[in-house]
Amino acid sequence: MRRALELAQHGRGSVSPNPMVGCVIVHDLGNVPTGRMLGEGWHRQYGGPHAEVNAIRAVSDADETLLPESTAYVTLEPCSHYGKTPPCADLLIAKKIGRVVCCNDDPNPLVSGQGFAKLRAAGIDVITGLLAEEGRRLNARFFTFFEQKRPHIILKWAETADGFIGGVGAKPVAISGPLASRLVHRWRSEEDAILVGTTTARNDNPRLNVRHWPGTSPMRIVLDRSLTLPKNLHLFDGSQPTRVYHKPAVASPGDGPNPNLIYVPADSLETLLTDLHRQRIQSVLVEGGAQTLTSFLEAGLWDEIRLFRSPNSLYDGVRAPQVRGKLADQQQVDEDLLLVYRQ
Ligand code: AOF
Ligand code: ZN
Repeated sequence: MRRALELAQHGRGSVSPNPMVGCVIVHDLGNVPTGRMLGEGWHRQYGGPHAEVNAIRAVSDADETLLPESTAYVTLEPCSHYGKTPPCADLLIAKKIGRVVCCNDDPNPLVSGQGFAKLRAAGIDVITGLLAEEGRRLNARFFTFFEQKRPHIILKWAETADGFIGGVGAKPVAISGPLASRLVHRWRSEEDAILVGTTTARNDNPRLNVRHWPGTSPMRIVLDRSLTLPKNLHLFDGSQPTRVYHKPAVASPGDGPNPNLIYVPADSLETLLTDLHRQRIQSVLVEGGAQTLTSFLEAGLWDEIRLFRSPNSLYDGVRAPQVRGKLADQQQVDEDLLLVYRQ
């Protein structure tokens, strides 16, 4: 299963919004199991064959007779639906696989339990929950999206050694170093959307795109409750799909000349997240500022915090949000210390 988890990761960046899935078929049942790996595969491309299909295809004709004495180790419950491809459960049944072992049940309501039910009904031994934690971590966005009906939320900020996220007044100050900034661009390329609040949009005039890393720029989200942000900000240049959330009481400007700029009324973070869920956005990187980050933290609407602590002090300015959660990881990034917290 560890091998299957490893293989699944080769799909990173090319299977979204589908989950990363890996599959390894091993001859390990019957009277004389050899423990030999007969075939392996992973879901390579969105819309392409699933992991199980690729693993079965890799099994030689001679080895096909061994499938009833073999286990398919799959990181996710085999699908039971006709989507872009036919059901993997049907394929495993047709190939008379002996046993199926998985990390997790598929939270997608199109599958969710029905894949296992199909396999069991065909008399196939099914075990689930092996390396369940690792399986969930691998597809954290996919699981949050289906289980909590909102995108996976990552809060990111940089603070000084004395706990400030910004200086006095509206002028932006650099807190973390250039390597941290490259890393942030990589993170941007890995998520479906990036969000900032009104004050950050106004004071920093961010582009919220991916420049210091190869990869595509995600959707931009800006909170402009009263629709008072100047229209000449980079965020409104229409170069990327951008959703602007405003109070329902404020009249929306409606469809402008740029189809990439979409105005959406929302009265709370919950409404905003429901809208993003409807748009099939599986993950959001929240990049500030302090007020916006704090509102996500206080509502408990977050899954991960990535915090850079720089060695410098500011002595005065905007206080960084109060961290909650468990420290899951820490790593030095040049001069800055990256701290990762999870709920
Ligand atoms: C599997 N093996 O490798 C993957 C699965 O549109 P489709 O046909 O590609 O189906 C996508 C859904 O299938 C996805 O949301 C998830 O529930 C499941 N993904 N299932 O048996 C795989 N990638
Ligand atoms: Zn499938």
